[in-house]
Amino acid sequence: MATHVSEYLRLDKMPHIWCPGCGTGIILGAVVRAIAKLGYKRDDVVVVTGIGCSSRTNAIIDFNTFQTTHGRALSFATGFKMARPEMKVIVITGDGDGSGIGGNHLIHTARRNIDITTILVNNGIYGMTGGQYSPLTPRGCIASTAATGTMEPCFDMCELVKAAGATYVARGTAYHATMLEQLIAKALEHHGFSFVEGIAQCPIGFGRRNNQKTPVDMLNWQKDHAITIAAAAKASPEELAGKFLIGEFVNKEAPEFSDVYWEASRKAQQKVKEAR
Ligand SMILES: Cc1ncc(C[n+]2csc(CCOP(=O)(O)OP(=O)(O)O)c2C)c(N)n1
Ligand code: SF4
Repeated sequence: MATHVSEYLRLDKMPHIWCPGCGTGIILGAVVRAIAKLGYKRDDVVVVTGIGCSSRTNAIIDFNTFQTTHGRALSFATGFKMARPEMKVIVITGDGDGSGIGGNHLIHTARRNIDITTILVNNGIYGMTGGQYSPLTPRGCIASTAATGTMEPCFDMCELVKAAGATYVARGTAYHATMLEQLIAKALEHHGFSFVEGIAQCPIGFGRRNNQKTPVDMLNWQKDHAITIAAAAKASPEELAGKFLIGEFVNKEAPEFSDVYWEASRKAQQKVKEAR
């Protein structure tokens, strides 16, 4: 087991590419601390990413890492999990990568309930390519492709993957980093498709266009607008207005896809042997 989180990072790849105050590093820190706490061996973990600032976590996290094509991390991850079911497979994806170009893959991976932990870094924008709006940009926000504000409602990703069949679903924020770490640890321990949305700040692509001038303003926004599921249960409609929920939404058991597949395969091979 690593004694310090830096043992899970490729320090020789520093400095990283992220802008000062970017929330991606905070989410990465929560992932790494959760893995360190669980004591996974470096060789037993696979981290798969797509393309985007958040997907660049793969450059500095020191496991078996694969940076794939935009939106396709879950397809590659599914292949790894099927070939090596004993490995701990993690996908780190952005809101554009995971809910836009990769949205179809996400709902079907959730439906299949394959044992992959997906961390979706939701900064509400396409950060890497200059701040275009994504399916998770809240309605009315300014983006480089929405000068007067987006006109579409955004997805609630936790509701979406829950409806698709995910068996562990949670949301945290960069501000609530310790809680996020705990949610990620539970997701990693879960046997089945687990999904954790981490609300993060992109001061460059989102904040400066949307009246959140500094990373601290953005973290304060997370603090002021997040409410735990337990607190929300006791809050009035007025207190809940404009708030989003954080915590664990789903934690249930269901048959896991690679178990089902390999068991069926074993039985089919047995039948062939008996027929000889
Ligand atoms: C097929 C394809 N389309 C578009 C792009 C360009 N592209 C690269 S990163 C990116 C946006 C990533 O946004 P997001 O997933 O939200 O991650 P962030 O950068 O905000 O962390 C886009 C559109 C690409 N690399 N490949
Ligand atoms: S553009 Fe946004 S998401 Fe990308 S590194 Fe900069 S602050 Fe982070």
